[in-house]
Amino acid sequence: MSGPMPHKRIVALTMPALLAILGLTVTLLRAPEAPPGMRPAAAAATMTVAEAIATQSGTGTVSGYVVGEPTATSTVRTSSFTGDTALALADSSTQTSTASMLYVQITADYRSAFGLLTNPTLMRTKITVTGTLTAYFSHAGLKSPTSMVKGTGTPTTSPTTGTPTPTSSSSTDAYYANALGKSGSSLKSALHTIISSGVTTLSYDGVWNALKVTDQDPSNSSNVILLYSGISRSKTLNGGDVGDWNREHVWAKSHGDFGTSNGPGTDLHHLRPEDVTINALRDNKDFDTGGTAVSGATGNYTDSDSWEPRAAVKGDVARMIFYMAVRYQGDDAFADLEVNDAVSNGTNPKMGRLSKLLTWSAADPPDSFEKNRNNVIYTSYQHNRNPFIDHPEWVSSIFG
Ligand SMILES: [Ca+2]
Ligand SMILES: [Ca+2]
Repeated sequence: MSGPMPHKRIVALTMPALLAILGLTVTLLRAPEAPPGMRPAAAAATMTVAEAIATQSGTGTVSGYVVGEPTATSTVRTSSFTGDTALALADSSTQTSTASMLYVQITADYRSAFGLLTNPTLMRTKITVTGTLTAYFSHAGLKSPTSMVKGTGTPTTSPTTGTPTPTSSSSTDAYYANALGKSGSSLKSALHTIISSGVTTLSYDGVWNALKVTDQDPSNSSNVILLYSGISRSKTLNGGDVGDWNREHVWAKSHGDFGTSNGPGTDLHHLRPEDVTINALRDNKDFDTGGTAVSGATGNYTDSDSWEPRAAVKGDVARMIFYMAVRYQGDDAFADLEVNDAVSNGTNPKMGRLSKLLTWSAADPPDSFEKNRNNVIYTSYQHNRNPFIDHPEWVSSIFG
């Protein structure tokens, strides 16, 4: 192995150097395109809000979701708008941190179409704005717009950035049209009507096959994920024996005594696969923190009157309970289900503990699994949605 060593060493030293020179050449060739202000207008690439916040010089075209009306450096109103002269954009339609927002000045020409006082339904929709990237309200901003359009705007941008995301809130704006901009009890009332309209109810037997789809393990299509334990288990092990999974009513069906006839007892939005033994341990307990660790379901705790789910599904559980309270209002064959701050609710149509559910909902925001099952239930089964997965901010508006 010592014969051609000198020659090999030369090659070994030269290749990285050559690659470095090539890399530098590519960088130099690309550099003139980088500053957004120097791009020809027709070919301008659309920036994200995060990119616009990081740039703050020259002109730029930015696409983002309308998330409110800035009225001061750290204040963005999300309802009860005061004017048409400013809006806040974010990369997420549910963004609440002003640090992740771009404040956009709305000059006279655009106020009738983009001012939030006049157009509150613009909230959480996507718009595309071109203007000067500079501070506004002493905050990252865009001023003196030369173009404001609804949607992603430039069809010449890369098609990958225009792919519709079925879980984004903007795609559900039509569904929630009568609720957008409302708060408190009027929001709850509007949502009740929306999520109770055009609903297909399942039979309790039909729930088995539905759960095999809604709760399918993303990594193994033969399995479902069990809610509390997080275990991935074969879809075929549905049943009532030890080692099987069965249909857990997250809103315990004795709380309101709704049984398993078509209705709350078969509503997929709060039914989840769970291990038979764990399901029996949870029983009809309210939700609260504390107790002893549950064997076979890591991260869960229980005592005589409550159940604490693992951290990864705390928010899921809370949003299921909040859905049930809004969906069932006593105007059908079933009880008016409501959330309270108690445990040991027994057969009353109540579920607690509200203060913990609020904390859990905030600490564990909707993830892709939860959003996907909401979409599947809407598209393939019940044709209604859980509003608190699409709009987590509505939790505090109604229950906070
Ligand atoms: Ca979660
Ligand atoms: Ca209710």
